[in-house]
Amino acid sequence: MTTRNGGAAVVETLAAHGVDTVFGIPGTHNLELYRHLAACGIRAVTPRHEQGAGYAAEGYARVGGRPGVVLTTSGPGLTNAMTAAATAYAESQPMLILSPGAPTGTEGSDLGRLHETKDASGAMGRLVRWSRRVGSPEEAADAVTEAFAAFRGTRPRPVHVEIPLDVLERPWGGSPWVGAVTAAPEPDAADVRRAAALLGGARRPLVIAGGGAVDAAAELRAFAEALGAPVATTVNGKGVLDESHPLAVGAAVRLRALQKAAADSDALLVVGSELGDADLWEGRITAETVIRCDIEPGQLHKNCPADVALLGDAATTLRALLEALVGTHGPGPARANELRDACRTEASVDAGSYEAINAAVRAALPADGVLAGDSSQVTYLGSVHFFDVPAPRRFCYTPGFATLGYGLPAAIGASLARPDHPVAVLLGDGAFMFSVQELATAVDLRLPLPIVVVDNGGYREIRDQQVARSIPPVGVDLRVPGLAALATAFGAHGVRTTDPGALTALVADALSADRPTLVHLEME
Ligand SMILES: Cc1ncc(C[n+]2csc(CCOP(=O)(O)OP(=O)(O)O)c2C)c(N)n1
Ligand SMILES: [Mg+2]
Repeated sequence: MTTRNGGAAVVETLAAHGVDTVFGIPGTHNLELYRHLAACGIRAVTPRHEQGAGYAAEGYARVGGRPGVVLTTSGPGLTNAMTAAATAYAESQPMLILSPGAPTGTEGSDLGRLHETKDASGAMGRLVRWSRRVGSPEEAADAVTEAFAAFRGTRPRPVHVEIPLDVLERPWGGSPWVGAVTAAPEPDAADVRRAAALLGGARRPLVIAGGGAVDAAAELRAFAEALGAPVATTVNGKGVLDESHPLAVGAAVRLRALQKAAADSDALLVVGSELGDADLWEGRITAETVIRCDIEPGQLHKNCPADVALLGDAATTLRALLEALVGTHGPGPARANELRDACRTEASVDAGSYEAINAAVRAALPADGVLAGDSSQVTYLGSVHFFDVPAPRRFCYTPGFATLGYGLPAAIGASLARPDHPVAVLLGDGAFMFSVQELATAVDLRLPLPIVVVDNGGYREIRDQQVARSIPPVGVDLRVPGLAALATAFGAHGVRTTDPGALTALVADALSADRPTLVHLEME
């Protein structure tokens, strides 16, 4: 007979918040969490490394819009998940990491216990929004509820809850509760009127949308159309405006052509972006008049001071701006077209053959498909600019933390979050080798996942940087194993090609297979 205990307090509370999937690896110390999953209707997905569990949870959150939940054991299980937690922090994704902890009274005692960690919650607390070691089953359930409340009403970021072993085992007779959602701030009405007047009066307005705008796509589109303004996005905002829309410029903020257009604009609206250097590639965003909207006060003047700062949720603020807008003078699609061409021309120079590779994969993937990339040239020089998406939450990549090994596990999470959207992976050989073991997870789940690995013989980006600094290449020319054979050994399909033009047919076949397909694209 199963008794309800601290583990049940946590798992029943997860279920009460609609969680039906968790990513993690079972261990000696988290058994009392795993015990309750099936009874609560929660599926346990087992990636082959906790880092992969974290990236899968990130992809699940990014594409599905629901928080990703990671279940680790104590000690190495948790420390293995730290890079993914830090990734979710940098990329503003909602993630709940749950781990067991040393029994009450033994924390920090250096007794030589299994998986003993000097200060697990303290370490996590340095990386995520908050990390809490709880003292009772009730407190554990409260912490989970608090995490979910914050995911919705504030900038989404990861949190960690540590449940001591004795608390997991302690009897619990409570019932899960969902609690209230933290209410998002409402923008100040006078500031909204001022912003609307500045934007409406502008002759050369421009809009930049970031990851904070992904749930405001309809509002952004309506506002941009009323304003007649071109819309560019950051990478995390990619697709907020359908990239084939006449006003869409694409995920172009790193390009000098876009940065110049901002500098030439007379009113710039930035929605939900910190305009971080990782997005701007040492460039800058400036404009005569800057209006910024963000849910977090600390973001409103970051990297580019605002003349009008609107503290609020993106959708609510854009609706209010649209209502207050009168007599616009925006240049409309003609200017957007011109800008898009300038951006594509600039991006083409660095992209080289990555442009054609992306076009070939794009041609095989249905419009509503999701692409997962990695910190590889084919992604940030290629897919960001040459893989158009019609909506937000269709592109997995971590431009801020730039985490190698993310793409494959993120695609697994994305596939589980939205089984109705076909998913493909397109990444470099270096990136793939960081998470090669997650091929086993994709095979377990029988995902019809095309995984296109662009093999340029190792860490090409770092090699290029060494050459640019006259450093003789060191540690960057790497032997890549025969990936097609390796895929077959994992139980996936594997094919090798040297022809980017062959990718369309290969990816199309892979999408209708009964298992993942690895396509090893060997470049000259
Ligand atoms: C975890 C991690 N370690 C190291 C780096 C530094 N780094 C950035 S790009 C890169 C090379 C990646 O190789 P690959 O995926 O094959 O892409 P390529 O540059 O060859 O196109 C490295 C090592 C990183 N971003 N992340
Ligand atoms: Mg490479």
